Amino acid sequence: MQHLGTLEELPVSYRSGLSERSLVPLWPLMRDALPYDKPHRKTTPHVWRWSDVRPNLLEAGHLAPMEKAERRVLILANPGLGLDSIRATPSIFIGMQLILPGESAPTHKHSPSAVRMVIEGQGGYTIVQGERCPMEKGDLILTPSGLWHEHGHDGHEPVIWMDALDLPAVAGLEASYAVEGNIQNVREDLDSSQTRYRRAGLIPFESLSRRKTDYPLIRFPWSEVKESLKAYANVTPMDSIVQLAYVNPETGQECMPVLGFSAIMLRPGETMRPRRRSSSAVLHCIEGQGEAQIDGVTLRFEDSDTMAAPTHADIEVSNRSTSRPAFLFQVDDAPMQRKLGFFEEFG
Ligand code: GTQ
Repeated sequence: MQHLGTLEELPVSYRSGLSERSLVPLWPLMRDALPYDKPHRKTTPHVWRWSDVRPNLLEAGHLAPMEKAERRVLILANPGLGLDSIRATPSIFIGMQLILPGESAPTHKHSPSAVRMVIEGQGGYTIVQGERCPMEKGDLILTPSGLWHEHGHDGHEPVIWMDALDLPAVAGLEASYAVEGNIQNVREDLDSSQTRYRRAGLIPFESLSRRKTDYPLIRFPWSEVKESLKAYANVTPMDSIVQLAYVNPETGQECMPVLGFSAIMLRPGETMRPRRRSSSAVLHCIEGQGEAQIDGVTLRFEDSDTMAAPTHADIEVSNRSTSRPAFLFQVDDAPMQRKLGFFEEFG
């Protein structure tokens, strides 16, 4: 391995002359910028337990009225990246959002894209560009970049969901901003998962001859995803991973541009060993319990716990129950890495 010169080897006067002109020599920084074989990763394998998150979020319900919060969210901040950096992984923002009966979160749109994964409570809804999406546990609802969205609650108990945003990626490009909007006119129709895109493999005929819409399907009901996972599990050998990707039904491609979303079923006693990937990921347990090994760190998880995995991590996840399946929701930044041309799978 080549031995590179250090900053200290350079004359002080030369260094200060460079600094004054906003110039920096690369060679002392070369290995930091381009480490050999694997990137330097500050992100640590981590689990946020629902038993810690939930009471603190409910307390925020008392401490932060909606008028003062706009969005009542506790952010899952990866300790390796630092609490100030408000990132679960380098590209993924995760927030846990609480809305109480009768409350609403005002209309806005922003350059980052968001999704919601519903954790608990009945009666919540999100309106996306006039489309009213009911929120049932496990439902995935997209609020892509630039689309108006607001949240509301017609039920009787607290409603909590997980937000996943590509905010760190967009903010890293100094391109993150929001616009306030008015209350939306809501269309009477049911959301598209119950009408135009009711079943995988069937799309409105006329969509074959028009330009593909970016976001034809906004809501993916958990009842359908869970049934699909179980049916897929019936024909999948025990050593293969039962994993379904959430895609755009018109293009078959990932449903959002930066972050990718998928659902995993681990059968009782099953262990999954995905190939090592260049992408980072967040794994949220929709239901079940188990143990993950992420870069050698053991993380136990149960219902509604959420884990972070760094880029290039070795990952193993086991369902420790002998009777109950475990269902995981995965967020990763593979779509962005693919578009940027450096996504890799190893081994
Ligand atoms: O619900 O629109 O967790 O704008 C962070 C920013 C949620 C939202 C977050 C947001 C939202």
